[in-house]
Amino acid sequence: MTYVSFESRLDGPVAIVTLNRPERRNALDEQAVGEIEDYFSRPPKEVRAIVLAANGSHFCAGLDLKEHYAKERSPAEFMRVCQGWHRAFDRIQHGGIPVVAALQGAIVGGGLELASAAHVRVGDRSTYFALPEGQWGIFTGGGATVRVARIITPNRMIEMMLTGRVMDCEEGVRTGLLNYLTPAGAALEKAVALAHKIAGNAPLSNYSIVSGINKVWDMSATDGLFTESLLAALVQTSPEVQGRLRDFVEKRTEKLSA
Ligand code: 1HE
Repeated sequence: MTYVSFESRLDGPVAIVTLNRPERRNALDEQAVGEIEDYFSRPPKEVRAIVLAANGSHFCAGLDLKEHYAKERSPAEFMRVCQGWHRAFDRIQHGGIPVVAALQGAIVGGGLELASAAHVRVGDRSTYFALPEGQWGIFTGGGATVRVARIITPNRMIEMMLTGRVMDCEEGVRTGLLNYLTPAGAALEKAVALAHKIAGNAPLSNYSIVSGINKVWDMSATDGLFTESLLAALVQTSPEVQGRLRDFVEKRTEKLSA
């Protein structure tokens, strides 16, 4: 399928998906969300990690407010729109392939909902975050009440939404929205390097890490521990493990160091 909302290319085992509507600050219209769902449901077979980036000086300005204004949607229509966003971003979070977001500029409203579906977020110094829905009389609908609240805590999300204030990149690091902070213009390079490192892990380990941990978070402790043991039983006994552990036993691996 040919996509109009983003470009995609392969860099070995890493796919780089780049939002490409900078003239609208990469705001997400219905077509963009549908294309994201389609791509992340069926990434190329050889892909082991994905970088999600954006052209222009802003990663994503959230819901396409012009489309929303023009369409004058009914409650039922907008509920379907939200469920489309949930499906698309669930494909990112639970598709089994690690996704590293490379961020710059505005990560606002639905842009933050998109970024929070990624597993690792790298931002440069221009990066900032906001949930300005209140000023438009609207509410988050793309998963923020679950994904953003889990990262920054519900209390911080409530305060950001009530005041509409901007959270800068330093606070983004402190609150967990950014895993890495780079100099201006360097987020993509760092994200691609991380994605290549991640792509070297065993695929089944990565699948369990990106999907299992968030799924267990939804469960009771008893169910979570049982699920963890099932996942570990599957992953720990996969054929790849013997080869990787032989390297350790025969002292061919690099030691961890701080
Ligand atoms: C847009 C959008 C958009 C820009 N939908 N067209 N999101 C917001 O509240 C963000 C609203 N946007 C902004 O605050 C600013 O545009 C930015 C800070 C992101 C960027 O500022 P700047 O000065 O670089 O660009 P600009 O001049 O404001 O915008 C450039 C163009 O992009 C302009 O169109 P033009 O035809 O006049 O050139 C803008 O109208 C257009 N544009 N943002 C549509 N969001 C599932 S629910 C999710 C809830 C939400 O996401 S609420 C939306 C939150």
